[in-house]
Amino acid sequence: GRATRAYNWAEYYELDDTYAWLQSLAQQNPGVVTLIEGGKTYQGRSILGVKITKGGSNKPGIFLEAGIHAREWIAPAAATYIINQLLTSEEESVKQLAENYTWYVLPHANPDGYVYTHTTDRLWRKTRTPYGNCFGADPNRNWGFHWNEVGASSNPCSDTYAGPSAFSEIETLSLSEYLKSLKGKINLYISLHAYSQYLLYPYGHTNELPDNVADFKKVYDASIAAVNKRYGTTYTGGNIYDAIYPAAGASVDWAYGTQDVRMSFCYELRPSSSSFLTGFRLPAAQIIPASEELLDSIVAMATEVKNL
Ligand code: ING
Ligand code: ZN
Repeated sequence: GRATRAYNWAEYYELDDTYAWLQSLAQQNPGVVTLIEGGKTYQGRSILGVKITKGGSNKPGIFLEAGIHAREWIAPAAATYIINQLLTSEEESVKQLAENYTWYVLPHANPDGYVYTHTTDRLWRKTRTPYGNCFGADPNRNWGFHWNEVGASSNPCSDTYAGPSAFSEIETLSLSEYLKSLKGKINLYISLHAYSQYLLYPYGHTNELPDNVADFKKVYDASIAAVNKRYGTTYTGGNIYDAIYPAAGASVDWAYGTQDVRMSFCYELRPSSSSFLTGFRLPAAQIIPASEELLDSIVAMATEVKNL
C-alpha cells in the first residue's frame, strides 16, 4: 500500500500524502526547506508549501503555484516533481536553478477542491464555498484585478463563477496576502494548469499587450523551444486573451498587474487540446515525462529572464 511505499511520481496522490511528504522534506533539509503557509481554505485546511533556499538567502524569487483548479491533477504532481528535482538533481542546469533562486512552491492552491475530486467528483474545478444551491467560485477568476470584467460568470452554478466579489474566496484572499508579504522579492510567477499544452502570459482581461511584451515573447520562445526538446511535445500560446480566451481575475494577471512581478506565466500542461478522451485524467505514467519537459522549459525560462 501507499503507506509502505516511498513518495514517487508513478501515481497521483491525495492531499494528505503530499502534505506529509512536504513536512518530511522540511525535517530532512533543515536550513534549505522551510514549510510555508500560503493561506487557508473554506473548510479550514492549510495551503501548504515549501520555500527552498539552497543557495542561501537573498536570491531572486520564483513563485510556483499549482492546483488552483482541483481536477487538473498533473499540476500538483508536476510541482512536487520540481521540488524533488530542485533538492536532489545532479544536473548542473537544475542545480543552478535551485541555487540561484529562492523558490516558493505551493502544489495545492485549492486543497478543498482537490480533496473533493478524490472523494466525490473527479472533475470538480472550483473552491467548495457554499453559494445558495451551488458550491464554489473559480479561484482563477476571483483575484482583484479587473475582476469579473470578461470571461467569467456571475452564476454560482457556473464553473467559471467569479464569486460575489473580488477575493470572496479565503483561498485567493489569503494567498494574495501572502504574496503581498513577498512584494519586491518575486522575479517570476508561474501558475500550473491543465490541459492543452499552452504557455500563456498577461493579460486575460484585455487584448492590450503588457508594456514589456517584447520580453515576454523572448522568454516565451525560449521556453516553448525547451519544452519540445526531450519528447517533441509542442506547446503554443501567447497572451491569454488572444491565445485561449478572455478571462479576467486570474492569479497571473494579479501578480503582474498589481505586484510588480514583471514575468508571470501560466502553463497548461499535457495532454494536448485534442486529447478529449483523457483530458484532465492524464495517465499517471505521463507524470514523469510531462514534468521532465516542464522542468526543461522552466530552466530555459529562468535563464532567459535572468538575461533580459
Ligand atoms: N485554463 C485557464 C483558466 O483559468 C487561464 C486559462 C490561464 C486563464 C491564465 C486566465 C489566466 O481558464 C484552465 N484550464 O483552467
Ligand atoms: Zn485550470
